[in-house]
Amino acid sequence: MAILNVTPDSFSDGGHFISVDTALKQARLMAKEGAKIIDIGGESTRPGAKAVSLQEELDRVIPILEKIRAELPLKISVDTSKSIVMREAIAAGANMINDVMALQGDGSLETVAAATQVDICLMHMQGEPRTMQTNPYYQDVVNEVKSFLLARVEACLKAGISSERIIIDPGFGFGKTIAHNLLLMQQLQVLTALDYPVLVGVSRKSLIGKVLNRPVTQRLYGGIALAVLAISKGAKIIRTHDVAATVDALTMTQAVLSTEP
Ligand code: PT1
Repeated sequence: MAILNVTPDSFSDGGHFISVDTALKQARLMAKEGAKIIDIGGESTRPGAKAVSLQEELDRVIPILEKIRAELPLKISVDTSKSIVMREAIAAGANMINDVMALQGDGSLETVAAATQVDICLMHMQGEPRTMQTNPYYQDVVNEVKSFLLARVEACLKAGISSERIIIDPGFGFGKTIAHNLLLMQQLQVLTALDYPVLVGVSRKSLIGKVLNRPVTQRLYGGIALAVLAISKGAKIIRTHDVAATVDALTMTQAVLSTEP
């Protein structure tokens, strides 16, 4: 899953992909590099990010979605927590909704339930983006994340969303210390053992920066290590800025994992 940020304050690419033209060029490149899904995000959810207005998010996301839909053979995911953005995105041909609030926002559960062909990624977050890194606390991070995700899965099933549409995500960096993030990766099999595909997003995150003492521009090797670990522990989707490198690393990993003895 390739990340296409259409925000001016994106944490790692400085809001480069703001014009439809530039975003489309980036999407073409990511498709050529082997991405299968493109995740379009119009509101940054990194730690400390400010909220954007509904109209602004719609104006950023929908025109780019339409262009990509018309031109590229990619699955399109939209990273949003707003039910109106979800509805417009689905109407414009999105295949997946990626919600860091796990459909807890007003109207989102109903919106996704009504769109029977669209997948949904449910992510765990403690707190909200503006303040989530202030004092993350868990007694047992792995089991608390697992319980939260299973509760959100239950809410989806109850709302009529079929189980084949559901993807789960531990939410690396969302209200978690370095130790919490490392434990979640170390024990990722606890989540991949559940009946739902697991999505992992660690690309360029401060977790890598802190362990390796690297600025955001030098986190690729650390991110590749985490992507390979995640896949070998059973994750199915890796969300990344660095498509070419990640595709090679994961193709190699899969070749080893799928070879018959
Ligand atoms: C993610 C994710 C996401 N991450 C899903 N969607 C972001 N499903 C946006 C840092 O610590 O992991 N899964 N959408 C980006 N969020 C962050 C969080 C970016 C933390 C940076 C950090 O640097």
